[in-house]
Amino acid sequence: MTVPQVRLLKTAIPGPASNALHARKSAAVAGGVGTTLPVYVQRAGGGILVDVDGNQLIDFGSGIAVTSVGNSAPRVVEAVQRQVADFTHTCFTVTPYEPYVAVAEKLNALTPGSHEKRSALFNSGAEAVENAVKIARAATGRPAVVVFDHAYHGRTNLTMALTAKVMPYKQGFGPFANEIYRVPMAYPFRWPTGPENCAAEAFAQFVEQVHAQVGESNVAAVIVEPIQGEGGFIVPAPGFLARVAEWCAAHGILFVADEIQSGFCRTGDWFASSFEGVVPDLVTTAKGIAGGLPLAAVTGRADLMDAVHAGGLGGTYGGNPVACAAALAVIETMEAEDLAGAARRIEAVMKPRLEQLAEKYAAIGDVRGRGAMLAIELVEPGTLTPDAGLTNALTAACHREGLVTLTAGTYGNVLRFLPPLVIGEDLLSEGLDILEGAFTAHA
Ligand code: PLZ
Repeated sequence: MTVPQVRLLKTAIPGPASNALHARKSAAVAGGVGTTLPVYVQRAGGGILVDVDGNQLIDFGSGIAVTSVGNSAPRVVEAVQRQVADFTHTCFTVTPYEPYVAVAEKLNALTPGSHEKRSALFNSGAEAVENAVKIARAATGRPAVVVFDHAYHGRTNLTMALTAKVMPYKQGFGPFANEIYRVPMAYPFRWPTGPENCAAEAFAQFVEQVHAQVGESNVAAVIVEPIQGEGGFIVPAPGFLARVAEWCAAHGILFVADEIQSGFCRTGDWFASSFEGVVPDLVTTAKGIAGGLPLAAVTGRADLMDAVHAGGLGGTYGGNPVACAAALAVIETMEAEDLAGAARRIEAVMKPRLEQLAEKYAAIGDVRGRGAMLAIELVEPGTLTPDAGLTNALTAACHREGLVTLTAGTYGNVLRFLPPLVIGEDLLSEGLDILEGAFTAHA
């Protein structure tokens, strides 16, 4: 990789060139398009982002779990350059091409379960989730969709309805799509009777609410993130997902795993569902699938996927050849470099450090996550009261020191860490040192 793997601060963060660009942004770009950290990137590779002032920042965000293979990963660059010179577009539903088929074959092989599968490709995560709902409704002939508290599934009209959090995602954007029903998530840290009761009680509530308020025979699908992403890296209590999946199967309801954030080696296996022994009927993927090129997919049981009439699924750009070439290079990289193993190694380095911090700072109520999808939840010491103020102060302190971190959570009180899976151990440790320094200064 051509970007030196060292942190380097030449100016304040953000520096003058970033500030000048940000003024242009504010004058030209719609205000609704927010900015987490107004540092304008010029180059990136491995675990480093280089900004327009020449600063080199450590990347603990991966563009929200996208550049798992690293930014401009060598195989991706080569594959994209080759494809872009051959042809850029035909529209797969007009005159098809091999890379789309090859991505579908790979997805069918890599997603959980050895049953016969089919895939359909799209542009964004939200579009994949929308299409999973279309497929589930067409295959079951049922209207209702069940989702969970803290869920995030996208920003389109249907996926806003599936998403739980009102601000900023839904405020002012209704009316929303109907036939969406929300049930409690098995959230161990916040479960009223304690984490040990969480799986069983949350499952009982799920069954009761779906039965009483929706009716099993009306439900096409239950959609769940195996580890919730924007909602705060909530790992459902062990056993909960398997019970839900089993119950769905018994009632002809499709279990849809939204692996858009948790998938593609992020959690230490190809898909997070595997840790719970769950084989979903449909899986949605995006983000890490193509190293930053826009690509998403629905993969699932052949009988369900083929239930939709020809022409019922598609789009001008879905499965664009350049994005498909990138995805094939990503998958090759993940296999060749064992990036699932890399995610497990990141967990082995980061989690003990975060746990040590939690021993020292009572504001850390919970340390959780899997692989390179880790988070800490910040509360007022000894309570469950969310501390979004501290979360923002810590984030700002990390940003000033050249560490890109992200927040999450329904209450805005979760610091989440999503380093590229190829990040070096020295950068990982340095990032954790910066986080620790932020705690020393602010907690
Ligand atoms: N499902 C589980 O995490 C995207 C959203 C960032 P798109 N998460 C990042 C933002 O503020 O918009 C996501 C996800 C899960 C679906 C999506 C939607 O994926 O590619 O952003 O549409």
